[in-house]
Amino acid sequence: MKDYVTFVLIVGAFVVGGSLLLIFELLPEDRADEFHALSAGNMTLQSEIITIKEPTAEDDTRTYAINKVAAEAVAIAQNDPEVKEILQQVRGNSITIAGVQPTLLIDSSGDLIHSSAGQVVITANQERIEGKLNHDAIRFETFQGKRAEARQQIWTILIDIDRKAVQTISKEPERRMQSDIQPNFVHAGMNMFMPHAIIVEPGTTVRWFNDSSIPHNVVGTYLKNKTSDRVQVDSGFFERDRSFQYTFDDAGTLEYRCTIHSEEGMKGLLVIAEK
Ligand SMILES: [Cu+2]
Repeated sequence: MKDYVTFVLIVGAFVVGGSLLLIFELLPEDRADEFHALSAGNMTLQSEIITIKEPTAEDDTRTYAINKVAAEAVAIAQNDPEVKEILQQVRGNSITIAGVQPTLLIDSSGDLIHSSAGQVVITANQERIEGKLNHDAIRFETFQGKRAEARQQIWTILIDIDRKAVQTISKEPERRMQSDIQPNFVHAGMNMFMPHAIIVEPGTTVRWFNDSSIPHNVVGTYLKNKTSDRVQVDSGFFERDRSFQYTFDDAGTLEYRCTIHSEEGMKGLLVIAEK
């Protein structure tokens, strides 16, 4: 029975994926010029994103969904006692709750079993410096050489929207990254930036280094304080052992993320300020 459900879910995902490509005219033949295997689907989904909750100082939780059906799945998940317990457990972490992929349940003859199912991914990220939980933006002068660690826990929740119930909850093995803090250097690991928030002086070149086996990118808007200029920063994808660097001449901020790992809260903050 389990295998069968997995099978129909996979088939369903293809059906939805294929329909999305058709609806948004993103089929490779339509978009041959600009088609990019890693980003085309991603860009489509982002255009519809519904933000349910933005992080605050008291509760660093970002909740979003890729469409209305996914938003309903998120609401159902948040009402589930087991999900509530998970959220309780990871309180104080940087949490991302993402309604990512509505799927259809169909049987082998193509008949619909359920018209709507949803998938919600909960990711809890935490950063520790010398063993202590860190939420703040750090200056490299103060923290150079100190031991940083990032941890990531991920739960995937499947939801039956018709029955308004959670079907399964599965947890991935915890991910950990460890490294000594080096000046103006950010690790892009799987799937986190570490240190996640930094402060540098104007004129600093910051380097993001990919030390994981999958590609990442750095995408965000560099907002300059004085001129209110908004400069788009987009590294493109960089592979393992590659890096991206950028020089920040003016005081301001850059809030950025990795676009293919947004649902796992792969994001960072850079503040450019005089001492
Ligand atoms: Cu990434």
